[in-house]
Amino acid sequence: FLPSGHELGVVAVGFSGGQGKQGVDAAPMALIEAGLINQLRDELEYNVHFDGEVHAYTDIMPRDDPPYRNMKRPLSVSAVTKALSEQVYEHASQGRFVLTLGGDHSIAIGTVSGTAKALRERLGREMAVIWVDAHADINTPETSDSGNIHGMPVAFLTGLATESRPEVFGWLKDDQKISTKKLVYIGLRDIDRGEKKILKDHGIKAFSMHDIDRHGIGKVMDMALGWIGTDTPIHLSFDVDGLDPMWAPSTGTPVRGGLTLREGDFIAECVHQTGSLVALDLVEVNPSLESEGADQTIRAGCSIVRCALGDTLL
Ligand code: 4U7
Ligand code: MN
Ligand code: MN
Ligand code: MN
Repeated sequence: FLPSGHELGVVAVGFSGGQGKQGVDAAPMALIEAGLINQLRDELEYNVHFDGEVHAYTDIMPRDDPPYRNMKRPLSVSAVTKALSEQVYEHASQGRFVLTLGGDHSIAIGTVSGTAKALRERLGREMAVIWVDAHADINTPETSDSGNIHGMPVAFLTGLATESRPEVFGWLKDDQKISTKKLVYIGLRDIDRGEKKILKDHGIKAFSMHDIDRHGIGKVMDMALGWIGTDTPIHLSFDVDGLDPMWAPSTGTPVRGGLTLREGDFIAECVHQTGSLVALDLVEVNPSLESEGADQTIRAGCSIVRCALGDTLL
């Protein structure tokens, strides 16, 4: 049920409206200028389908976008993720692996909904999501302190947060959502109180940095992939702040005590080796923050993408 051969769809999303800091919209261009897409084409021999554009979606973003249910810029984030969902769906339904370069993590509302729907249709299978992040991003509008939607995508994708207004994520239908049982976190270390309760109440599988310290990343990956099981398509959503700020300082919400560069690459390598990976998001790279560290953050991001797409050390 794999994406056929080496067909790769790339979507570049220059969107920052899921949080308050400018600059995360410049990440796709920085990653591309660092040679990422050329490497995937020339070294990993993918047949790349890319429209050559960093989408900013300015034409569909409303001028006036006041908070609603505690969410900041709800109309913009909803409109952008809906458009993105259709782009990702288009690639995935043609059997392509889908790589999305963000952008802040709110864009996962678009990417995961797009692949979940396409994979359901193509294979009749429910998709799993591996969420690598310092944060759980599972706040509902009501549990969120910040009101930033990049801290809420998992709540919308699992149906824990719902909204009937189509212009505020009401467009998300059941066939675009995922089960809380098919969600696995890796790298968590900064979870809000309300999120902890959600994780507990729904029995969501989560491997925190404590688990990685205790068992090592090898065992944690065995457990994470064992939970998902074989023959289940996997969408990997990788927030670069899952890495320790030592390796990825240029990101909006850095948290110390994170994954090493090698642990990040190892996660991506292991998920690739399952043969079940259908999509990858790389999000929250912000080259304008800690700009002395922008280069290493971009290099770390490129490395994770290459590993997830099959680059090997030997
Ligand atoms: B990211 C936070 F309060 N939980 O909801 C929130 F700590 O995509 C952070 O993982 C969210 O970078 C971080 O605002 C979102 C906060
Ligand atoms: Mn994060
Ligand atoms: Mn995140
Ligand atoms: Mn391979």
